[in-house]
Amino acid sequence: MSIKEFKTTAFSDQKPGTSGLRKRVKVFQGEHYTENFVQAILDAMPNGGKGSTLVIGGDGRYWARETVQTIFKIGAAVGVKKFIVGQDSILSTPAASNIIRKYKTDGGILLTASHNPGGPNADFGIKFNTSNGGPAPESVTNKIFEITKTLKSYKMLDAGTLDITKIGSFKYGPVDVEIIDSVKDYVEIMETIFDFPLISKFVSSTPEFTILFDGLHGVTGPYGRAIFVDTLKLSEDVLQNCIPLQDFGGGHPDPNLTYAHDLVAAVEKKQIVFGAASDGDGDRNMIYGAGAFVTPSDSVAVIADWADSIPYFKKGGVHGVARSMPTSKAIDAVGKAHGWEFFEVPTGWKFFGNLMDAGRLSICGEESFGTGSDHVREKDGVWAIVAWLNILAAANQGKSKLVTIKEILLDHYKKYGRNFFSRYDYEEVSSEGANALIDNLDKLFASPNFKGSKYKASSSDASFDVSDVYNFTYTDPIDGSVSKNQGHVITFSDGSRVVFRLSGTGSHGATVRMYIEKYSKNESEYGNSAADGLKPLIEVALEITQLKKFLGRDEPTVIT
Ligand code: VG1
Ligand code: CO
Repeated sequence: MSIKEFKTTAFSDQKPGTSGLRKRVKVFQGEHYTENFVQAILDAMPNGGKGSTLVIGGDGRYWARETVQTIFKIGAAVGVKKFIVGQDSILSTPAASNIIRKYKTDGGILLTASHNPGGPNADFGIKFNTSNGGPAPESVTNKIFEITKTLKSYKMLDAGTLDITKIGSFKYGPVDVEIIDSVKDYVEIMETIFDFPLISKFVSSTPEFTILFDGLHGVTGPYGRAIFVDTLKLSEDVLQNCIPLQDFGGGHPDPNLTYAHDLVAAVEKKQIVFGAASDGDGDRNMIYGAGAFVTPSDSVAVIADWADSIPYFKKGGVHGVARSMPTSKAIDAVGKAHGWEFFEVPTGWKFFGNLMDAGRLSICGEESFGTGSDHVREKDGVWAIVAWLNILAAANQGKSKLVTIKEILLDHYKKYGRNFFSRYDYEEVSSEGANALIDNLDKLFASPNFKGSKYKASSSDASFDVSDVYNFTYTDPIDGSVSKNQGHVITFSDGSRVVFRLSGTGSHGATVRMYIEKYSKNESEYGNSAADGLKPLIEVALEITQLKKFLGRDEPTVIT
């Protein structure tokens, strides 16, 4: 067994996005493409790859198993001491974060493109997480990118192919390899966080509280089974699409009302009281019961407000709450009422990590179906789903009539007001069009007359006065690092807000996201749909930006 050096050509397009490098599988299969990126990660690791212990996991999508072998070969050549690998390459993103932390490793390589479709003709992705269990900060991802632009060669030890389907301790050349159960450690940490005896008592004594969990054929199937069937002793019927498939059954494993249509259909047809889904790699969640869809921005606010019912927070307290910038301000109000420190960070989970490590952040979320806490350093779909079960179990204690998701939401709105929120995605538009839209926003923002101008909705009398405009910049309060250009924000005098940003997770073309938020304290509006509540504001936003003209699209691809 000898280490061989391979000459390579550098690539110019291996810049990690919002959450790792995501490209078409065909691109990763190109000569040297996967190898170069893996070599760059190992070279960019804060303390170097030599002598390190690394976790390898992912959502089990197509090209993951081949990539695990590539990591073994390059890692062995670099001098990695030990790999801890999820069986058959499977570890949900939050489960991998937990393993990195629990076994005090130097980081992990996650093989996932999250909610992007998988399979030979779809997407693959590679993401590096540091020793705190969180996505690498920009200082590290920038270093990875710099290395990929100039890499001249990579080294490999060819010790053949190691079977990763069997749990146990093995050797890859001189490197220790431990193949672990993908689910066990994760269930253990969940049991330390939630009140499982309470949840169990509630679900077993309340047959009218029907449950359906949809894994969208992503990684969470086995996790859902371990929690709902093995721990809570519910019947198999509560699981749907829970066998992980390398191409997610051809679906788009994103838990929203559009892509989780199987769940939506089943919930409506059977009037399921508690429906939930998670994405390809298990970090997103959707909570959807009959007649009640929980907007992710509301979800994190409700979880924070009910934190006391969750043993982890009851014992340890809540040390700060946060949201990503485009996420609705529902959680701001909860933080204020409880006297918690509050943070607004750019889109992407990596920005929460420093705050959590400093003990200043306990609960946070993103509008993109991401919710989580400082139990790990990734958003956590199954955690959010069990958090809602815990809250519902607590809310139903001593009640003779079933308290549903809808009632919890309405109570929340009565207490705090309602932040109507929606996101319009214009996927795979031309990069020229997207850039022209942003350039035009820059021009508008710079023009002296824009602030203070008034816009009227086309379908009603509603009008909006522009009160402020800015391109969001974030300064990390812990390490002082500055992230510029994080989204164009237009605020209006009634507190409404529209945000525009370009997606950093697409695998090709550009995706423009428009986020719309309107606050209401009018109780008669609380039952309205977000679409109705936001209609006038959306009309104004489209008019101001001339979005349809720039993007050549009349309608968004997805509305969430
Ligand atoms: C999107 C979401 C963002 C999320 C990111 C990763 O990023 O908007 O909130 O953190 O995906 O989620 P972007 O740059 O495309 O808007 V996941 O589940 O794909 O890891
Ligand atoms: Co994900």
